[in-house]
Amino acid sequence: MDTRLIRNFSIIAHIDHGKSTLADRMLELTSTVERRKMKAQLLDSMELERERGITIKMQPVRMVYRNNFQFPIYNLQSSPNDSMFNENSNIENSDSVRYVLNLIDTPGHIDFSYEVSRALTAVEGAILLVDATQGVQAQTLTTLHSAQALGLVIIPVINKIDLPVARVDDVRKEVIELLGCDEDAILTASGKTGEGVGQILNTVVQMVPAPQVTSDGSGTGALVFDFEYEVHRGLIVYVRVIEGTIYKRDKLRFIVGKDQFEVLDIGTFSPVKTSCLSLTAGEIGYIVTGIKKTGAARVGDTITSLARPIKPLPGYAEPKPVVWASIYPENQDDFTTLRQALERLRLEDSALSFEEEAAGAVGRGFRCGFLGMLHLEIISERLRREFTLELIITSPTISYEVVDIKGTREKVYSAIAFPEESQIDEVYERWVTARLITPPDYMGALIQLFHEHEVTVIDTEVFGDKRTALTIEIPLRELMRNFFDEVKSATSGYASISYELTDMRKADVVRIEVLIADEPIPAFSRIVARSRVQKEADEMVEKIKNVMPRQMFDFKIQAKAGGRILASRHLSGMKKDVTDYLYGGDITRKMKLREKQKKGKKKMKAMGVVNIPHDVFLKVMK
Ligand SMILES: Nc1nc2c(ncn2[C@@H]2O[C@H](COP(=O)(O)OP(=O)(O)O)[C@@H](O)[C@H]2O)c(=O)[nH]1
Ligand SMILES: [Mg+2]
Repeated sequence: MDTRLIRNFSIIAHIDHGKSTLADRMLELTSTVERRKMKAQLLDSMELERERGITIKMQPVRMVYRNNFQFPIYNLQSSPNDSMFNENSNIENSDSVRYVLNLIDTPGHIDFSYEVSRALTAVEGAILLVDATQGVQAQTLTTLHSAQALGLVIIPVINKIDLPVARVDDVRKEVIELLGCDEDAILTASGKTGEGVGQILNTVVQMVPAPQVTSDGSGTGALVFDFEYEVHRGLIVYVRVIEGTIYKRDKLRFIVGKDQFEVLDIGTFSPVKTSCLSLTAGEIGYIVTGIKKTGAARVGDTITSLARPIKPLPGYAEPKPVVWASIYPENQDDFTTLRQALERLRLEDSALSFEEEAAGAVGRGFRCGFLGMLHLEIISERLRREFTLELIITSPTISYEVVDIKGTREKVYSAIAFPEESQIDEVYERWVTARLITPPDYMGALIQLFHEHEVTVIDTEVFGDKRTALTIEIPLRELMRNFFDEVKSATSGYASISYELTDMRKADVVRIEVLIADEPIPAFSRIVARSRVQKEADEMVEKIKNVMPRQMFDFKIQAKAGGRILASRHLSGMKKDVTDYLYGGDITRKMKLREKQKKGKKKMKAMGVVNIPHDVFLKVMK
């Protein structure tokens, strides 16, 4: 494959701005997918992706595009590929050139920005897609910044111009403000009708640089940007070849992972895996390794040939989990299945982390780290569906750093492990810097919300003609307390948010512990702001009382924090007349029976055998 004819690019945008739909039109235009096999958002192949209409995993696809070199709009002057064509008259003079376009479709939701950042390291250019009805949104900025940091060529495209409510001119102004580009450099398109899509591909061919092959060609190696696992063929890595050519049967190894393997199969995505003879520097494809054990591959690792080694590539930063939750099987017999299921999912999702944990009444389970609430939701949904597991999931918490009175600093990931108040000297928590874009009319409602969530406004900018961009600081704890949803409803859905984790700061938080019949129930523990502790305690006790079935005896549901009971509700025992079956007769017999019943209840109460059905856990955790 002639490297000069390769273009690697990605589509980035805020969620729902039309990335996957635009990819569909590209697949059609390049005849990559037959018409009869075409369906909407074809690259979203996971069942959950299709059902929810969102992209969760990045998806590479290779397209062959015949370029006719007619650029009606574009200003040729600034094309980075000009010089290359001048050097080679063969390419320049042919009427129609076959280009290979490797596209990586990416997810738009903030929880999956790790997928996006990895996709971007495998390409030279990015189409920045902006919905003509929505304009630039918070996640547009975040993904743009990562693309710019990697030095990618950005091609701005205003999408959905078929819609009657499209505000193309306004949005064009926003994009110019954002990129400082010429008006002419902004393309317009509709992923629905296909208008402008050919122009986008022409521009990709012209503007996105062909992959640079920097070395002297003495080595062979590739960057692992993703991987998956097949039962029969084992580990399959998704690679961008950096140097040399990889052939079937080559002997390769992972530099960090250390494992060696022979290339069992090699190929490209069309978008289904299609074998080919080799992959050359600059190409994107897959390699079947045959490795069956787990943990051999990690994203960002370098694969290199044994005979012609290359130096390790820079790789990726480890993803940082944002929220933690414990997952327990409803039935303890499913514990092993749950472990296997999590291991299986981690093979496809390098951002998932988990560790075994035991929590009294609910038994053994796993404390899992997630990139956000949607990530948590997707993983638990996949566990339920793909492995038919019934689960109990504790309410998600962030991690804290606790310095105890002896001066030991420790990371605490679950409310269960949070030390007693008397043992704590200081607690630190993660803060985030968030960007929020909103029409200015909603500022009043937002300020109120900011107050409730401990938000500090750092910066306010007027954005485009009609909107305001705010930079705020907020504790991660407060962000996770439904902040997104509240912002959405306060602004009738018009505001968008993106965020990044920043520093650790001192926190004033306490643990609420729930006691049922004087017995602490660890799974109900939570860490909350001290200022909210009474409110949370009341709500928690009320909620449990409403779903808790009565027992044979009286007992209390209490919430305790800092050694004090803050809320308490009484649930009276069921009164069953044990003497019912006695017809008339001797009063002393009745009294004897009642006495016996009293003793039994006392004994049950003494043993603390309150039966907490699993659906109580489910309802309370929700
Ligand atoms: N009218 C119109 N709707 C579009 C267009 N592109 C995408 N959509 C719709 O917008 C929604 C989100 O599209 P999708 O491609 O999944 O967005 P993604 O999240 O960026 O991948 C879907 O309902 C699409 O049908 C377009 O150009 N015009
Ligand atoms: Mg998508």
